[in-house]
Amino acid sequence: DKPIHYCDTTFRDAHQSLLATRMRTFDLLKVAERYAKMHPQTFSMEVWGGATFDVALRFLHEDPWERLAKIRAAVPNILLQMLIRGANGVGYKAYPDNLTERFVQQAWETGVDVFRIFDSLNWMPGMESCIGFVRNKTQGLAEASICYTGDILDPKRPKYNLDYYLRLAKQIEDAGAHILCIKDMAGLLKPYAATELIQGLRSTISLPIHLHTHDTSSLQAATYLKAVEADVDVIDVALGSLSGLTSQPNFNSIVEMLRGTPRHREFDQRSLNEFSNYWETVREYYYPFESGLKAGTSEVFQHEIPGGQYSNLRPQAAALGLGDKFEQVKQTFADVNQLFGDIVKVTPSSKVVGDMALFMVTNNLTTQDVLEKGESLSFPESVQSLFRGDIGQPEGGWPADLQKLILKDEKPFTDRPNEHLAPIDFDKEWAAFQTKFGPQTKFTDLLSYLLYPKVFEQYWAHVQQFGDVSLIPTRVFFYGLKPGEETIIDIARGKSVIVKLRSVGNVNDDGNRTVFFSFNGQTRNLEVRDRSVEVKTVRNQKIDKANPRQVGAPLQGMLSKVLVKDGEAVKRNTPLFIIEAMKMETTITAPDDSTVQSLHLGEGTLVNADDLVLTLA
Ligand code: PYR
Repeated sequence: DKPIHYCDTTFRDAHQSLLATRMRTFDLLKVAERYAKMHPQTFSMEVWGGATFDVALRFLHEDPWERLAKIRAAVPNILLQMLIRGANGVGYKAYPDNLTERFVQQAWETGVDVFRIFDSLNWMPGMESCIGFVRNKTQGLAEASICYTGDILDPKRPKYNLDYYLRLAKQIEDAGAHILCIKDMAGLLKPYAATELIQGLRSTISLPIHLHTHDTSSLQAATYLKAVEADVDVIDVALGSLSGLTSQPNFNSIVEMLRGTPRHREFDQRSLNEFSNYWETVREYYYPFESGLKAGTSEVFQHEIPGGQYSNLRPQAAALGLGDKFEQVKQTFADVNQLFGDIVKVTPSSKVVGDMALFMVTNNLTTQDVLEKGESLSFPESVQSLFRGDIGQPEGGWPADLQKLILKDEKPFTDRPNEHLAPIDFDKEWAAFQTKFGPQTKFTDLLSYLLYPKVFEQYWAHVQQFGDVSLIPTRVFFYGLKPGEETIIDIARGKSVIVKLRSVGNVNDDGNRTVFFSFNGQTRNLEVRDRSVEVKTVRNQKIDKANPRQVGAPLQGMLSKVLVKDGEAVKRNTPLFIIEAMKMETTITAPDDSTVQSLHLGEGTLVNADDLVLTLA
């Protein structure tokens, strides 16, 4: 009957799941120190990892390492927690082991105390090495996860039954984890299943148990009640106004749920509500990233889309021109899961299921069509990679027939994908990196670059041009200033600048405008590219569907690579070109032995579905 512990996810999973991970360091730092002073009894704050690393660099042009260091400085007294995707680090693919090892070590040195480790297929070999890195290279805690899918109380889903989870938990304990996490990434763990699972775990392992869920169905407060009754140690919650729906259950309300019981832990409700009010105000700036979900939905028990993916999948579908087909995308997500043999779906495996669903909806394919026409389909790159074994092995293996259709003549592997990757030579990489990006770069920049080379390059170019934009207030960062408006930017402790927009000139031939502003009272001007005039409408020639010699783009995106030349002879399944859309690459292969007669579009062209890319002879 010990008081329950709380892990506050507001700084990571809450906004990853509600606002497409867009929360800026600026808004986190405004309250971090005060929260830590007011609520030191919080077990941990989840502040880093998962998608935040990629999104900080890619969309916010921020250094994720700086974010972590600043939060650490503001929060010296509460455990800081991160989410790491085992062998996939904070990325979507396997990385060399020594890169993940250095990453873990650096994360610890910069401020992480608790490493929540999971594998997206619940494959032990994907987690074991990472548990070892935390144990050997840090003095932090290795919290390893069983990712919960299906329903242990539903006899129609026997694959993921209680025995399955207990077996996995035992393996996690044996691998040396300090804490066990039940990672219910889609919010599928129902109240009575929580009782069974936690009681079962209590009699199987002796690790502390930390329960994570998402409130997509709106049932999860009941799950927490049952979990607390079954003696769970820690639960994940998010501050009121960033809780609920695809985020975690409401911190403020869960505290009240247990008040007056032996498991209550005291938190000042008035203070929690003040923090909730703060986040409610901040959330207004992020409305373009809201998922659109307005109420809890039991649909999640059918589609099983993780909370962290839900708010990303809608814009991803919209970007592919499927904005009005989101219902179909969700249904197809469930169909793809069955097609793939009922797998655990969490980043990156969930992204592959999402990619496949988007591919099928774009091309009007049912699972039956996939099985019948699979020979001639160009599956998305991520789907090929999954079936090749690049991110590990699912319980019970891959469906063999489908694997053959997807991989064609390629042989999959069944051992750790990391074994196939050469270790990083850090001395060599560091020297090359400094030559390329300059001596002012830090070792953490090299780690970012090794994890996300293209994203880092773009981030770095942005920093060279604009400096540290993480210091700009969020309203100004997203929406800019109106002429006559001014803003204060704190560039260092006790050092601020006042920027006032005076006027904006006309667009010149390069698509630039001259912007006149004052900087601490002094008039300045800058040439700035107006991205709104850059957008060109795409109108390429369409394929003639009756002519099998014409090869087109299977979906909307960018023609990122052309892999063949005019006149080149190709064999059946030779890769012809790659279409990149959002974070998904699709390789289009030759339908038969033939010759490239003409290329119609060049690399970098924006394409719509069925735009003619090349003709074969
Ligand atoms: C992530 O890997 O980002 C999750 O939230 C599961």
